[in-house]
Amino acid sequence: MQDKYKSSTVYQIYIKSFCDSNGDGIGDINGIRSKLPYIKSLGVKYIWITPFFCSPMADNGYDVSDYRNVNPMFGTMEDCEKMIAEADALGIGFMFDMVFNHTSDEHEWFKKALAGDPEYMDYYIFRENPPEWTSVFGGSAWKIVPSLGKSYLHLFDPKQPDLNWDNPKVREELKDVVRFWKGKGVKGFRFDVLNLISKPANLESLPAGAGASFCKDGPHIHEYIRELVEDTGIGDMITVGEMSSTTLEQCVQYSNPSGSELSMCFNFHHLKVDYKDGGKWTLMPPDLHELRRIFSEWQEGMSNAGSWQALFWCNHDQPRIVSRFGDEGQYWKESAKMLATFIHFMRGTPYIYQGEEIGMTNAHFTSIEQYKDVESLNYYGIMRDNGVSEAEALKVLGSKSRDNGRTPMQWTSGHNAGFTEGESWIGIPENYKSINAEAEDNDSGSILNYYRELVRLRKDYPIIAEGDVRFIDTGNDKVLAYERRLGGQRLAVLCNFCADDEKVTGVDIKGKVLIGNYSGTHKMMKPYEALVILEG
Ligand code: TEU
Ligand code: CA
Repeated sequence: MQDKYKSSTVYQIYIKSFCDSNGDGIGDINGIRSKLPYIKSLGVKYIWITPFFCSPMADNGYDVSDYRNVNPMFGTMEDCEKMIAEADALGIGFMFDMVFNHTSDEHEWFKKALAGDPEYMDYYIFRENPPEWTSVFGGSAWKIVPSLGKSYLHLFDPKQPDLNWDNPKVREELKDVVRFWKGKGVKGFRFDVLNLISKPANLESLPAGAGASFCKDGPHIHEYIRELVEDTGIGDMITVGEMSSTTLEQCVQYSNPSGSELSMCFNFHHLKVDYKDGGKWTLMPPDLHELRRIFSEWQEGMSNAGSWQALFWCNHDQPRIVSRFGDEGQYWKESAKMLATFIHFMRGTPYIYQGEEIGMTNAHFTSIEQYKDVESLNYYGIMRDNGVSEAEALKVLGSKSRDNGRTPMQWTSGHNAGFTEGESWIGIPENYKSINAEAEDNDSGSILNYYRELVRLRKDYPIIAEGDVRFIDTGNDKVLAYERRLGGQRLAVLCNFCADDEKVTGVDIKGKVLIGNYSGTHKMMKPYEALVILEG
């Protein structure tokens, strides 16, 4: 295992909403360049930037039509090279986002496939009698091409045809893409929905259902990942695979300590504890009991196996965590700090998603016209078709839409939150007047400065980076706690996930308070209190 990222934190940039440098309302590469000093001030070592390659933007860049070129909407190759070099000079490495499960339907490979070229049809998955699978974004996962008499598989949007990884030529093409960006000085990679790439054999004989559920952790998945890593020589770089509905056993292998696969994985089980009966488009308060169960299973299981985890609450696909498991009102600041504490002291590499570090909230859109995300628009239609009222459907989107995490970064209290001088491509929540980076930079008690402290502590205390982890009982379902141990040292992390005072019993620890959001004691936890105590 590569030690260099154990004590590091990663910052995630969703380029379209980060910073617009030219007034067209769309964030861009030069906007990122202008904010590198801000990112440096957080103390992070890596930046994961979401795709900015040529794309018709049906899924905001997760539909790539040319893997080796920059989408003119975001800048030029020269801008990109400068961005990499400038970050490098600050000691920050870029992780680029490789979308290898599918391409855009406007990729030249797919255009050739559609024209009936057998060589390129074999780059994708065409079937005459496909099973009745649904896509992640709603509707069928297959689209018929009448001129070919066959349908192609798209686990996501019809504009995102799935690649056929069983074809060695496809694997070679994708390795070349990795080598290309590695050659540009990129320090790591994030691989989009990587555990969906190996499709099951005898597809046509499979039953109806959710397409992705039949494709996860497929028959050749470990072989394909090992081949990709070995042949591109990225085994000693920081790599993270996004894993859809995976298992602990699989992730132990994906991030095994020999380094033959990846540095770490994203998994999403902890972000489904507010899905009623497993369904995303439902409303339910988080099940804290389940949250604790999942974290203890994964933290302890990965630790026992020596495998490594990516730690996160937020990304561009998730609603804002303070709105979701915290409190947007009276305890906004306390709950944002508590949630951050809970993640940042765990065993793994924490990821901070742009705006999370200032406590940005959900979008609070009030009409369907404000939504831009393909999945949100599809599911709004599906809900309405199923008789859900407009008000109820909007309420569900208000809580679950990916657009909640895609509103522009709130830089200042000025025009358009300092994001753009033009008209933003997506609405900006009114609360930017008080929730913004500039105001928090100058406030020592801010969420922003608390995050800076969390990043620093991980670098300063080996127990945070390397210690063992074990969940502990607090005698109270609302207070989640774990301890870390290294050598003779012990670190206890206690987090109150509710808005009341909560009593803690059975936790015996004496030592110094490393960080917290009140000056309390661990016997009685205040609303959304977080407390970290170091013993020894
Ligand atoms: O997301 C994959 C994924 O399965 C989810 O996070 C998904 O967006 C969510 O479950 C929908 O409810 C990745 C990217 O992060 C996402 O932005 C892309 O849309 C998707 O892959 C397709 O490339
Ligand atoms: Ca722009």
